[in-house]
Amino acid sequence: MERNDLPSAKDITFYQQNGYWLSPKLFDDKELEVFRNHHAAVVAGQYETKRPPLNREPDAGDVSRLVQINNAYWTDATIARLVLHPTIGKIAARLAGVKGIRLWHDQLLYKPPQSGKAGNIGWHQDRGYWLWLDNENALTAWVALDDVDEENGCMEVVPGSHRWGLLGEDHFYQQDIEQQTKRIEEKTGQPFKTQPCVLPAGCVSFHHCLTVHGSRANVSDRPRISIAIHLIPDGTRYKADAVSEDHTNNTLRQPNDGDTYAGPYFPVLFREDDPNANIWMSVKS
Ligand SMILES: O=C(O)CCC(=O)C(=O)O
Repeated sequence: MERNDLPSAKDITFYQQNGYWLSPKLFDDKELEVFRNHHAAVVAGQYETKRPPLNREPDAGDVSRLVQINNAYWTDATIARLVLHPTIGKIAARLAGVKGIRLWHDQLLYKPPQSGKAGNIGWHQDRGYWLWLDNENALTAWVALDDVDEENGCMEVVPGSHRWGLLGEDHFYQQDIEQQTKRIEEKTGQPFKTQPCVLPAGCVSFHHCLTVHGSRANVSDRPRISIAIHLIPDGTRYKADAVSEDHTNNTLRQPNDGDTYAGPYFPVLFREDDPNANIWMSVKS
């Protein structure tokens, strides 16, 4: 379904200055319930397509700590409809100031209730993992499938940190985020002030690939249910000489320096000059 909740010129300026933007509600409660049911099935290891994800941690069914499943959209047609949604692509294109958007990979996330430190996601910049991309315009759409707030460990961003350059602090699984905070303050000489991305269900936060972000424990009795959709501008190329942190994206390199990221691993969400470029919306759940 096409929607008109696109960022205004003011919203785009906000994204350019702060490195993030929070959308209005893009998905209604009925759709969200369907998405949550499919999210739960994937977490439980029930893959309706019979195709496993790119990787996952921990094993299927273990929800005792943060669950992270990469390319969950391979496993489930409904999750694919969400991940490849053209409205998300269109918003991302507007914010990034590009004409087309492709999927880099998705990351389905489940943070258990009362997670303790095991629910922390260390401060990091996505770009640190993605140095093979030949531009710094990649961004992430983070979809709240249920209400997300400080109690259940919402994502926090550091406004303006996309202008700090690469910090070399890429520790998704770092649980001691207080220690990290001190280190980053020393490195940047600036106070480390985060903005919690409090999102009602169905809203989406977008962040630039250099924006520092992470999240704290879930201290509530509700799980935090979401999916992060990592996106690249159409036409992004592979830079072979880059050395990135070890990450799932290591497996998504291209064979030769200068190759464009394209083809079925990097499907189009939106292309300004070709409304039919997104073939995934025909996928039925
Ligand atoms: O879910 C979080 O708290 C952080 C997610 C994240 O690192 C991302 O979407 O890039």
